[in-house]
Amino acid sequence: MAETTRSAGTAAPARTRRTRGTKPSGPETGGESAPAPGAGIPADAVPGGAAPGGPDAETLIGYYRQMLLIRRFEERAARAYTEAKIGGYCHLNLGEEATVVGLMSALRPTDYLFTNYREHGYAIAKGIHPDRVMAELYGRSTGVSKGWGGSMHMFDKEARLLGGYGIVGGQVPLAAGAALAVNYKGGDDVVMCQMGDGTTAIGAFHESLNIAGLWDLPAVFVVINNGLGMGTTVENSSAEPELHKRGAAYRMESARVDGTDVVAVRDAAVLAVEKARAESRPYLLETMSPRLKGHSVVDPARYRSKEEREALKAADPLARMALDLADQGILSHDARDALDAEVTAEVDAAAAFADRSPAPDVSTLFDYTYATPVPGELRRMPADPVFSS
Ligand SMILES: Cc1ncc(C[n+]2csc(CCOP(=O)(O)OP(=O)(O)O)c2C)c(N)n1
Ligand SMILES: [Mg+2]
Repeated sequence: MAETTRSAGTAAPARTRRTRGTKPSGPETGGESAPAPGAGIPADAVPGGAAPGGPDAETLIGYYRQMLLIRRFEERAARAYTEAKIGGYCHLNLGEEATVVGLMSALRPTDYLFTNYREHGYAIAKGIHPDRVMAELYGRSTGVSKGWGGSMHMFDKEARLLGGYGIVGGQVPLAAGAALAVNYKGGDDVVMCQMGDGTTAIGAFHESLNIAGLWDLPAVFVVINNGLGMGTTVENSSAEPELHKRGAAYRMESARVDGTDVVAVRDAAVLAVEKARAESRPYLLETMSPRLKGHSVVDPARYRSKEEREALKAADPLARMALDLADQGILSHDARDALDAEVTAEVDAAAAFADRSPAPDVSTLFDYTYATPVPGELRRMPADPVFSS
């Protein structure tokens, strides 16, 4: 189990919560009804709101199964891409599985999640059925975003996955806004915002963390440090490569954790989430999570040396957990193979579901752009002239 490292001197004084749990005094906000706990979450999803401490064997096997599902799903997505069943950009969570599952296990079903474009695994672990995630990759109407979002733009109100963003850093101010909305409406939900290491050099990252620190927002900002923004290393792009230390500038508690250890990630995330939930204080968590393959499915990652590629094999979180579980007598080789066959069948079923699902009707192209009608909205079909005379 990995140690978390607290950045020295970053602890903010505990503040009294101003708005949480109280009725807003402003105009009536309408209020989206919260899904029932567990709604939309498959029976085998990781449990939400787990407390720190040694998880039992069943919980560990549950985590492993989720990680394996994400691994097989992503491998299948890569294959489907080469078969031209998936178009556009496609970024995978290969190597990030322990991070994804550890983070999601710390959330309640009613907590909100924002991610960057590397989100398939998060969508699954947040409780969206793999069929719907695969169908979105295939651009089918049964997909998470009805086929209009694709790999980078999944959005599901029931699961409280508020995207899926292709613009680096685009999700960070929106997450701060969602956390402000949570406080304004009252309640104790938390907003988690996932992003990559490269995102911490974007202006919106700093603006959002500043506001979150200033206004006591219940947001957990999670930086997935995979060492690279496309092909550029953290050392070559960040004056302070220990990214969690950036929390100090905003009086925000922060920590770094081994992203290949699902339990360590879960424990670190539980602490961060509880800080946000109980005290309405934001938190910055950095996970050290390898990216096993290229930036996207079309990147052969030739900028990596042979030594680096060898070292990556040892960092594989799934292989590591399989060994640990075998050593502890929790999951035998045979049981692991059976689990693998089960999960592979689930992924095959997801691909078959996507394959037989229809493409969205072109007439629905503009239907999901805005939540409310926008006067003068330009509705132009591809190849239509921009201005009509
Ligand atoms: C504002 C903006 N600038 C540049 C890009 C092109 N781009 C796509 S991904 C990426 C790297 C981001 O790296 P990181 O935040 O570490 O995320 P990772 O891909 O490693 O998960 C860049 C520069 C973009 N999508 N948006
Ligand atoms: Mg990165």
